[in-house]
Amino acid sequence: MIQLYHCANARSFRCLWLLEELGLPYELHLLEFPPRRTTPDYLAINPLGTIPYLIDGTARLSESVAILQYLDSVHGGGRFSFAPGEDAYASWLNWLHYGEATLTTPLTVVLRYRLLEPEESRNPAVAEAYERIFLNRLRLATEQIAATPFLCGSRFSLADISVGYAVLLGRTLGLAEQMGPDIASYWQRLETRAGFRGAKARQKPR
Ligand SMILES: N[C@@H](CCC(=O)N[C@@H](CS)C(=O)NCC(=O)O)C(=O)O
Repeated sequence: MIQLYHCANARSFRCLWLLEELGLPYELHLLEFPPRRTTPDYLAINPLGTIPYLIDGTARLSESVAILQYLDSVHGGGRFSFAPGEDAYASWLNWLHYGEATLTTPLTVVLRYRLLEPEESRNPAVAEAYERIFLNRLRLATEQIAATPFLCGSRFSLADISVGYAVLLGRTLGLAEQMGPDIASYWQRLETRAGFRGAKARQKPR
């Protein structure tokens, strides 16, 4: 059985969302954030102490976007991927990694310097600067999403899960209005999906 280590609404949400989209059986280990402090035993499973962490037989993965690619290719028949030779392949691959590397990275700096650091180490100027970097970088996705329902046309794909998570985090940080109306409509298309709702329901403590 696939095992996913997850903290509510952290990057591991991408993996949970895909597991629900694919309807795969899995065991969810819901941890309190940050696991390196709340669950010291977790370091024996993932020495990095980060989430997500996925175990599937002998496979061990700690990168959320790699987990998306792994699950969809190994267990999903590539349902949410584009293959080399398809027109959208290059842009799909780029959006997939843009969601984590270009969009989520600056948001984690905002999260840290606005909310996570102890009061005396917070830094509003750094948080604001990285918020602006995120909003500027989001323009590329905004232009695309104004033209097509999903990032690679009319077909929902892993790229939407990757970028959709950055939008989720941006909204959590209070940036919904600043992301603009095109991202707001895109968000509505994402959050009303059965897979997204299933993931939200599954991460609620029981
Ligand atoms: N690039 C990795 C980043 C993983 C990561 O840094 N996860 C954060 C949560 S979103 C984490 O575990 N932070 C806690 C820590 O570093 O102790 C991914 O996409 O999965």
